[in-house]
Amino acid sequence: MKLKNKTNVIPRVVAAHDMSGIGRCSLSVIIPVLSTMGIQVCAMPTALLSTHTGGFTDYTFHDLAGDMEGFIRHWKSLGEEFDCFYSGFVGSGEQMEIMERFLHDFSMDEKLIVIDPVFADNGVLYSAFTEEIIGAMRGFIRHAHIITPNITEASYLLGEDLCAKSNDLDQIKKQIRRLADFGPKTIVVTSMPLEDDKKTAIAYDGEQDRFFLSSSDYIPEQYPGTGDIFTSVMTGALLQGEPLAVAADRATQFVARAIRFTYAYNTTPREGVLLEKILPTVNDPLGSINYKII
Ligand code: PXL
Repeated sequence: MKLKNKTNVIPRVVAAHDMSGIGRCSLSVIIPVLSTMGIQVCAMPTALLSTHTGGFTDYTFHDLAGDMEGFIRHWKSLGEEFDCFYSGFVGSGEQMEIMERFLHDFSMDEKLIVIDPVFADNGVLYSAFTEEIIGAMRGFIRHAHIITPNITEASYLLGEDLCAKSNDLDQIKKQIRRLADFGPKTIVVTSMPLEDDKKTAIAYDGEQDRFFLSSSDYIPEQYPGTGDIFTSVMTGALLQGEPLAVAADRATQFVARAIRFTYAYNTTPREGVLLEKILPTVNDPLGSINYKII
C-alpha cells in the first residue's frame, strides 16, 4: 500500500464507477461518504443505469466508455493531478483498458490505486456479467495496490473456494497470500462467514505479511451497495493517513452500523442502507477500534 506524494490540499480521488439512479450504490454512495470524510471525489462515470442490477429488472444501461476517454484527454490537458484512483463496477473490458491508460497517463502507480472487483456475491456472478469478467478482472487487478473482493469474488479470482471457517485460518492466509501474487500487495476480503453469528473482513498487508481481522454481528438481511460503502470508508480513512488495520476496521464498523440501523426500519432491501441518516457518524472517534491480529 502506498500513500506518498500527496498532491492536493484536500486529497483527491478519481472514482471510476457507474451511476445508478435508484438503489444507493456506486457513485451515489461513494461521493457522499468520501466527501463527508474530507476527500474530494472526481467522478469518472463508467455507465449510467436507471437502477442497480441487484433485485431490479428492465433497468436501462448506457455505457460511457467514449466519455471516459474524453475525460482523460480533458483532465490531462488541464494538468490535473490525483492522490488516488478507485474503481468498482466496470461496464466492459474496453473500460478496463481505458482505465489502465488513465493509470499510466496520470502516473497513478506512484499514488494509491484501489480496485474493488465488483462482479459477484453470494456465490454467483451479478446478472450483468458472464464468466469472461473473471479473467478480465484478474488482469485488471494486477495494477492495484489494494483490492477489496467479497468472499465470492475472491473465490472466483482464485479459481477455488476461499475457506471461510475460523478453524481454517492457516489455509485462509495461504489463499489470501495467493491473491496478493496477482499483483496487489494489500488484500481486504469482506463478508466472510468465519463464525455463524458474525460477518468478518480480513485485511492483509503483504508488504509486512500481517493479517488483521474485523468482525461485526450478522444481521439477516442483505443490502446492495454496502461493498461500495465499505471500500469508500476504508479508502477515505487511508487518505486521512490511517493504517490499514484501522481503516478496514472503521469500514467494517460503519457498514455494520448502517445495516443494523436500516434493518430496524424494515425497508425494501434493494433500496440499500439508509445512508442519509447514518452518514454523519462516518467520522466517529476511533474509540471502537477492535480489530484482531491473526
Ligand atoms: O454495489 C455494487 C454494484 C454497483 N453497480 C451496479 C450494481 C452493483 C451491484 O449489484 O448492480 C450497477
